[in-house]
Amino acid sequence: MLLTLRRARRPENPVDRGCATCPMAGSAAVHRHGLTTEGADYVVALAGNPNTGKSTVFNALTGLRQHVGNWPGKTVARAEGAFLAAGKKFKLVDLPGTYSLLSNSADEEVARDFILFGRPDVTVVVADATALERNLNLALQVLEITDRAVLALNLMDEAERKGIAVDHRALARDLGVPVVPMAARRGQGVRDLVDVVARMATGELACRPHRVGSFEPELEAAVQRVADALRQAHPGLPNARWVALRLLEGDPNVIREALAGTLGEGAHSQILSIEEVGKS
Ligand SMILES: Nc1nc2c(ncn2[C@@H]2O[C@H](COP(=O)(O)OP(=O)(O)OP(=O)(O)O)[C@@H](O)[C@H]2O)c(=O)[nH]1
Ligand SMILES: [Mg+2]
Repeated sequence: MLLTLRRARRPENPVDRGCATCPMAGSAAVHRHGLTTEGADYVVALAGNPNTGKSTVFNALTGLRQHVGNWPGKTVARAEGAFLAAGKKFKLVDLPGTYSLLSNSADEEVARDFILFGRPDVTVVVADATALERNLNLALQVLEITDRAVLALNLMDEAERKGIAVDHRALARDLGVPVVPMAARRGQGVRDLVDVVARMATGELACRPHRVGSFEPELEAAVQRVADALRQAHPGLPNARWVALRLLEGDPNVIREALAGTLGEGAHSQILSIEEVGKS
């Protein structure tokens, strides 16, 4: 549950002194319009339950130039865009809403595959502050598989309207990752999110998320044996431990995909396109 802030820095930018009524006012570090996703330094995934404001956050960050199409082999819409921050280019991928990494509708599979196998540099989980308990299910699952995650606590205006107070600092302490309170529709919190994402992607901000920890020795040994076998059969497969756990649980979809050799296929073209642009 340690959150290590190696350096807290927020550079002054003349845009800060710009149009105060613009929803992006204060988003000093973001330059968004007219950017293509080519040559991105980092890839950021926007995940979260349905209807939590992922696309609203996406639009606030990427502006007008978005690439919209379908995920390969699926009729699930895919949107990508880019923004610049801290002198780096970030490719942002807006994922379909999902309640869990264990779900299996076409939409949810796309989100799951990208989070698990698409190797995003940072995963932003956009959560609904009015329904935190339900939203934290996915957040905790994401924290099991990556150190580089941020909780964007969106709809804070709605929460306030409903008389719900969320202690975001306590939440950040308990989760072990940064929590950014937001009201994305008004542009609130967007700048803070960009700052945190940029610092996390560059390694300036390092986290130790809260985890379940290891299992009973017998189960732990079994997980490791299956994970090792998976790594041998599928060299380069990220999150082999997660897949091993699902196989041991008897998850029929993961078993089917592992047998067919299609695990993570949804993320494949994404991985290729990232490699093609020469990501370091
Ligand atoms: N009050 C309020 N409404 C918001 C906020 N952010 C988004 N919304 C609204 O919430 C609704 C859903 O927003 P989207 O951005 O489409 O949510 P999403 O997570 O992309 O939804 P799916 O892709 O369907 O999962 C829209 O009507 C938004 O205008 C916010 O901070 N406050
Ligand atoms: Mg959306």
